[in-house]
Amino acid sequence: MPSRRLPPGERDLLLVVDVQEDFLPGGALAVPGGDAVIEPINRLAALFPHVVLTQDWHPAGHVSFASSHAGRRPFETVDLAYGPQVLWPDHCVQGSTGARLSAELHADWAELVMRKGYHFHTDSYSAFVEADRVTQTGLTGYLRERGFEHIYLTGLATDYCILWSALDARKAGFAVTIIEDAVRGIDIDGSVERAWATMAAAGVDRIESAALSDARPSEPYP
Ligand code: VGL
Ligand code: ZN
Repeated sequence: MPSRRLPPGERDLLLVVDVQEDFLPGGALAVPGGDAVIEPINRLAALFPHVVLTQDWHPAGHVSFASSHAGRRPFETVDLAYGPQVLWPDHCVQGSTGARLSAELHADWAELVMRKGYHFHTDSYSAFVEADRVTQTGLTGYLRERGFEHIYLTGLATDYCILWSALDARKAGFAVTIIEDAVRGIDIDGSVERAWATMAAAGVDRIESAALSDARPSEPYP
């Protein structure tokens, strides 16, 4: 048996971040070209034995909404107790249609939908640790208990939830690969380019989806 196997295998996880109506064209916080991630994600989801989704899930009046801060507008930054916070249009409000996962996403076999950003006073771009950088979402423990070692990251947005999730996943000791055609960014003042540089410096790899979907293992996994 060759010692090197092709992914995806039992220790590889496809993590699909925030593919929700509000981040797609026409949504409250639409990511430019955000819908382009869906085709590669669906193609990859069909290959991965294990898929986990995240869902941005804010209470109405959430601290990350510009509408919660008198005189502030979306995309401005304010200082909160835990540090700087970009203010957003109201988005992904719990139970709203905008918070729904895209109906175009075909990953019904996903094993977990990890909601995040539900604490009224704390945002959470990262799927692992909230914006106070202390509060754990529980995903690290879940993934460790399940025995996953390598996280393949897809979804929205490159410069916010993907970036913070990738960095925290590296800190937690996971190998991390971004599927570059399966992510798109919001891009505020060069934030996408900075995100790629920051992720590279943290040891995050990047590949095209075709590198996985065109390369199939010759034998089934044990
Ligand atoms: C996100 C801004 C606010 C994201 C979530 O999914 O990247 N960005 N909430
Ligand atoms: Zn949000």
